[in-house]
Amino acid sequence: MIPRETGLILALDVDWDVDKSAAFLGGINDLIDAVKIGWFQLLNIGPWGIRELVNRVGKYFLADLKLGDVSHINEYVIRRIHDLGINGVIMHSVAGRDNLAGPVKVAKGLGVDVYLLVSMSSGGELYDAYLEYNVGLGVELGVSGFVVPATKPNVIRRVRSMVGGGYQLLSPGVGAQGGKPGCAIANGADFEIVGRAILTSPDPRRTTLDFIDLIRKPSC
Ligand code: FNU
Repeated sequence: MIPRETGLILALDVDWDVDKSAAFLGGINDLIDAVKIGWFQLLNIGPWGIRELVNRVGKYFLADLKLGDVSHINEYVIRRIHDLGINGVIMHSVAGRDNLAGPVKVAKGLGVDVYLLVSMSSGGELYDAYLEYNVGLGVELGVSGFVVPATKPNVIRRVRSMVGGGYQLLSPGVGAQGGKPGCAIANGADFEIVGRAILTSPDPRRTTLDFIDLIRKPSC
């Protein structure tokens, strides 16, 4: 589970090197609960760069790979990201039970949290048509939580009402995609994920503090 203090997760979608990324994170490290990384880092600094970043920053790292392959490939990826020091991974629920069950078990054995994507901040109409099934599957498999879009507050409420309090709901789509800061949490999310609104700010620390202020008094 992601340790919760501020409720804010940074989506570090940048093509910076390790030094620049570590320096940026150093400026807001005390304000965020986790760093979400993904294809940007894999394709720019590579796995060893990610490992160095993880070691230097000392924060919860969530790999947003939206894993959705067959079981043995998913398991391999989870083992390798665990080797890099990553704490959690996002998986596509549409991969289905047979491709998720084994990897979730492997992740649990390694202490890697699995967050299941059950609705997308844009598009994802097939996801929304099968929301109940995918959430039920995640509960059955014992994932740590779900990714639910800040742009669809009704979906967040629905998922929260289905799963109760034992699961963490992570909500992307805040800021650049139109989700109002604090609104996802007001509707039942635990964390709001913010990328470009902070990354492109002329004063990232000030902007992060502004987001936290709004998250602390959640409303829509
Ligand atoms: P920002 N993200 C998303 N929508 O945006 N993981 C989803 O439905 C989803 C995600 C991620 O818009 C996206 O990959 F499941 O700049 C990006 O890293 O704030 C981040 O959330 C949003 O970035």
